Amino acid sequence: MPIHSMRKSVTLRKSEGRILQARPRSALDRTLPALFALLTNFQARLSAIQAFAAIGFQTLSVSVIFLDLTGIIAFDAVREWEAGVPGMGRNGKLRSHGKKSQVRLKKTEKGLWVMKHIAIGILGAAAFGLMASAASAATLDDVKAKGFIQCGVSTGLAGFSAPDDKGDWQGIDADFCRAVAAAVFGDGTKVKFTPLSAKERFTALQSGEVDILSRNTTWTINRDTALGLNFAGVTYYDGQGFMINAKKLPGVNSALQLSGAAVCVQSGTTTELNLADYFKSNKMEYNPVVFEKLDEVNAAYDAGRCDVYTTDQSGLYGIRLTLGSPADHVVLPEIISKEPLGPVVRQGDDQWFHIVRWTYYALLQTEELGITKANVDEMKASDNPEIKRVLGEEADTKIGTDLGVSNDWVVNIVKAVGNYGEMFERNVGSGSPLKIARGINAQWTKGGLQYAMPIR
Ligand SMILES: N[C@@H](CCC(=O)N[C@@H](CS)C(=O)NCC(=O)O)C(=O)O
Repeated sequence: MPIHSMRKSVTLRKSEGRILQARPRSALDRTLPALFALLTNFQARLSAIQAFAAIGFQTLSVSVIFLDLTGIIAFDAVREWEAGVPGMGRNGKLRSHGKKSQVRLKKTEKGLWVMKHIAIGILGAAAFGLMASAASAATLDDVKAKGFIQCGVSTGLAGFSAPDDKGDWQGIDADFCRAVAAAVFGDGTKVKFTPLSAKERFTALQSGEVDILSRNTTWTINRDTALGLNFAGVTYYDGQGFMINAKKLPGVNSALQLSGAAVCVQSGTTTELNLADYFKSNKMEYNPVVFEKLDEVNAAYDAGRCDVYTTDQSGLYGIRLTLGSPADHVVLPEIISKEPLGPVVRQGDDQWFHIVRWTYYALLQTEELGITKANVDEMKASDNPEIKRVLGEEADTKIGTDLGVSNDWVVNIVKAVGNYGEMFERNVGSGSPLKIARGINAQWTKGGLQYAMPIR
């Protein structure tokens, strides 16, 4: 039975989806993200130009040496021509002199004129490229100079990043930024948080407003390539789900019964795209009710303006807690997509990328080795060579300094936020109101997908 014939108190105008759609995108809204993506890609291209310039210089010097060696012409000829060589116009066009030998010489001069201008172009591009890469490759220096990490988070998603009563950001994503701060500064408190909607998040990272985006963000090819970003790992393996008000829709226990439903969804997300795919592939109709701000989606759903709420399943558990009567809402069993969520940085700064990536592995590796917030100091004296190495206790170690941080960076991370398992349980697992099971986020040794690359 299609959902519109089961709906009880939900009365929807057919056009409601359109009425509730986020305000029409202004020309600026449309152009800004593209512009930043363009700039980031431009940067990558500049590196290519630099490489090209290097090759160009080699080719140029080889050609000049060759020209000198064969005695056809010396480089001085260019300067002569600049001063006004007889027989050649300023625009580089040869004047006719009727003497073959002279014409041959002028042709070489013209070649050198072209070569010189190519050299100038290459030099300019190389200098510009060098400047651009110097500007982009300095996140660690920037962060050290300002004394904190600017961390992009959500505007408030329980378990992931949400301010508590005192305004302190809590959640697995907020803690991840604290872990990076601990690695860099030896102090997990050296973080400032920037709340970002789904639509704002990538522009904020691309423009340098934040140093890292740690905000329930799904790793996709488009974000890795067209948006010029780098995902450093998967801190939470998720999938998209659906939530309904069971009191209003009794008898609905599968997403396949949702044909004709009004579906609340946030714009600028993979959620919006997967939703369209799912309904299309199952030949079902739906009415998207789209908002830009999380508060607006939550309010619309809570007020009964949509039949269904869709987002990452972990997000549904968090959002359910904020509704008027959470117990009335059920999360349906279907998972319609893969949503690997993780921290993201800009392309073009390998050192910063490695610091973020290896912070993630350090969180995982310490859990695997049984190193916790409570025992990390005594673990330093362990006989286990791997534990000693990871904690920077090996003789003559460079385990941290090679990364650009201190050798006790892993100790600092664990002291600040605990290991990955502790971070998970405290924020989204058994120690949190969400009570999410580890599931596929368990360690690979326990049948899960979390697997640290070797710290050695
Ligand atoms: N993981 C998906 C969805 C992420 C997302 O933004 N979900 C919404 C709905 S739960 C959210 O977290 N909003 C929080 C906010 O805008 O502050 C993505 O990366 O596109």
